[in-house]
Parts: sequence; C-alpha cells; structure tokens
Amino acid sequence: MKKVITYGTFDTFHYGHIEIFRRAKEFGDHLTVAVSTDNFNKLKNKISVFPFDKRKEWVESINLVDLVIPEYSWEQKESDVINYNVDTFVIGDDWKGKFDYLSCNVVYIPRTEIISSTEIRKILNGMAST
Ligand code: C2G
Repeated sequence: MKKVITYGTFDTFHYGHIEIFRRAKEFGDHLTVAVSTDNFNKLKNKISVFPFDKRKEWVESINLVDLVIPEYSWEQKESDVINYNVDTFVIGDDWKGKFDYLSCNVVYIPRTEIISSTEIRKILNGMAST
C-alpha cells in the first residue's frame, strides 16, 4: 500500500483544499491528513475561524481521506513519515523547499488559484456589516 501524507489548517474549507487531497491521492492509495491544532495554529501565527474539532470533522468527511491525525508541532513530520510508513509527502508549493529534508518522496503541488480564506472572511465581514 502506497501511503501519502499532507498537513494543513483547512479553515473555511474550500475546493483548494479538496484539490490538494485529490492531487495527493494520485501518489498512492492511502491518504493521511494532519490537521493543525488550535495551539499549533498559534505557533504558525495563523488564527482559524473554526476550531480544530470542526476542521477535523470536515476533513474526515472527505472520501479521499483515509486517516486524520492532529498536527501539533513543526517537528512531528519526520516521525509521522516513519511511524505511518509514508511513501510520499505532498503540500502546496507555497511551502516549496521547506520540507526537502523528509526521508520520503516530497512533492509540492501548485496552489489552486481560488478565493482565499482571508478574502472569504472579508466578504463575510462585509456582508455582516450591511
Ligand atoms: N492550498 C492550496 N490552494 C489554496 C489554499 C491552500 O493548494 N488556494 C493548500 C496549501 O498549499 C496546503 C493545504 O492546502 O498544502 C492546506 O492549506 P492551509 O490550510 O492554508 O495550511 P497551511 O497554513 O499551509 O499549513 O506544516 C504545514 C502546515 O500545517 C501547512
């Protein structure tokens, strides 16, 4: 079984996230997604609109995804690759070069040009103030 892993916050879930799962699954037949915990988001200086449990629930509901685990640190990736027998690590090319050290195949996928979570938030805030 060829195992793939990817990591992310997956806040205000959108098809850019689905696309990364779809592309990641092309590299194997088992996809693990590590969803950033709320505390790890703070380490990433990223505030998510939705709490970890909600974001985890959404990712678990995607058929392409076989396993969801928490992402709680920068350092866990190498042990995840070993512990979960990962063949390929996939992430968007906004991270290009950052994870070349991993002891598995590392693939950077072009980001889906899409309205970003930040823009969605601006629109929602705009709508709320009308
Ligand atoms: N992504 C994408 N296209 C978008 C938005 C996101 O391809 N329009 C990809 C990102 O490149 C990433 C994944 O979807 O591979 C999740 O994106 P985020 O939720 O923004 O996660 P990020 O903050 O990049 O966290 O340790 C790695 C980090 O946890 C990644």
